[in-house]
Amino acid sequence: MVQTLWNGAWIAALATGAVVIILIVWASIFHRKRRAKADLPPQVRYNLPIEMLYTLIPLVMVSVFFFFTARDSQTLTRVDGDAPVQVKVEAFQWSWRFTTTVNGKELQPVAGVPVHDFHEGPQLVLPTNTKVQFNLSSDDVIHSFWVPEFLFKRDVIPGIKPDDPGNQFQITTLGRTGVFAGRCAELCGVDHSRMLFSVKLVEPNEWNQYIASHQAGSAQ
Ligand SMILES: [Cu+2]
Repeated sequence: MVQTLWNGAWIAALATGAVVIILIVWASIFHRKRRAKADLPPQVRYNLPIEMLYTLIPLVMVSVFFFFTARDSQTLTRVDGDAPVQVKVEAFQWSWRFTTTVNGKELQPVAGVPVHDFHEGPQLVLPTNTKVQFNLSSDDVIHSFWVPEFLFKRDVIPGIKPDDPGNQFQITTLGRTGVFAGRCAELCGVDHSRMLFSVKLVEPNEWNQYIASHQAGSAQ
């Protein structure tokens, strides 16, 4: 859906750009100053139809963009109670702590260390093609939770509780397995650029094994 919105916006922008360039080229070719006529061309002012046209067209364009953006963001940011997997995301300077809850059972948290060298950071394991709810919270400053491949990003604002609707979002994970890079997308201090993490998407079998071996309280 994000991809469709993005592509649609690009097509509309390219079409607008093409019309503008054609009009510029047309005007500069057909309205060049001709050698034979040295006088000023007729000076037209207050042409009401033209003024209405170039007021209305941008209004229509902005309204169309607004309509599709508002409609899609309604759907994309909707949080309903039926996500089987919940992840509590705690952001701090400068790493992440992920606590996954599956069917009401909490798994052992996965956390990075506050000050670290350039390594990949903590890895969150999730099943493929599953609705996952993320509940974000920050221990200190504003961070931003971003997995570029998921086409979704949400700021992590301190002072907002993880169960606040403003700090929650749901996505359906991708249908393919793999390890996807994640990062903090809000400049949050000196080690912001090292605030990396990854999300590993696994098949149902591997996911069940993961759940079994990472129950909170079980020996590792
Ligand atoms: Cu950060």
